Amino acid sequence: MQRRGVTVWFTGLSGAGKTTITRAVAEELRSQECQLEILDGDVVRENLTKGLGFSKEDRDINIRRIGFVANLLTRNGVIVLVSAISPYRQVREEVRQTIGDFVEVFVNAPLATCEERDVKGLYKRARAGEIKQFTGIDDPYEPPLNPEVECRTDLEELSESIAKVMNKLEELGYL
Ligand code: GGZ
Repeated sequence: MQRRGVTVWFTGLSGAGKTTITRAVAEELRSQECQLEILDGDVVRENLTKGLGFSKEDRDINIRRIGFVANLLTRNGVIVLVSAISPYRQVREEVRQTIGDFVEVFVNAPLATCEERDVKGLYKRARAGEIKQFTGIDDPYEPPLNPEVECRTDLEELSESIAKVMNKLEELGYL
C-alpha cells in the first residue's frame, strides 16, 4: 500500500537554517526509504519561477507555483519538503488549504542571528542598499501563528530540529 503524501513547508528568514534542516530531514527520510522530493526556493527560482523578483506579487506567484507542484506530488504519495522564505501568511494559508496534507515548520532565528551568520553576504548588501526589498531589512516577514513545528535554530542543535519534524510526521500518521 502506498503511504500518504504530505507537504512539509519550511518558512523563515534567509539564513534561519531552512535549507540545512530540509537536507537533514531528507537524509533521515531516505534512510527510512520514503519517497521524497525537495523544492528549495533558491533552486526553484532558477527554473520554475525564473524571472520573478521580490515584490509581494512576485513572491506570491513564486509560492503559488511551488504550492501547485507540491500538491501534485503530495497527492501521489510523495513527502514534499518545501524550503522558501514565503513571508506572507495569507498565501501560505492558501497553499495549506489547497494541499490539505500540510505541515508548517517555522524555522525561527532572530534577525540579528541571521544577519550575523550572513552566509552569502546578502544582509550586508541589503544594509548597504545594494539589494532592495530584502526580507527582514526593508521587506516584511509574517511569522506563522500556529505552525505545527517551530525550530529555534539559535537555541537548539540540528539534531533536535530534525527530531521535532520527524516526531510530528509520525504523530500525524505520515510515517
Ligand atoms: C529575500 C532574497 C532576496 C530578497 C535574493 N529577499 O537565503 P537565500 O538567499 O539563499 O535564499 C533567499 C532566496 C529567496 O527566495 P525564496 O523563493 O525563498 O523567497 S520567497 O519565498 O519570498 O519568494 C535569498 C535570496 O533568494 N534573495 N534577494 N530581496 N531573499
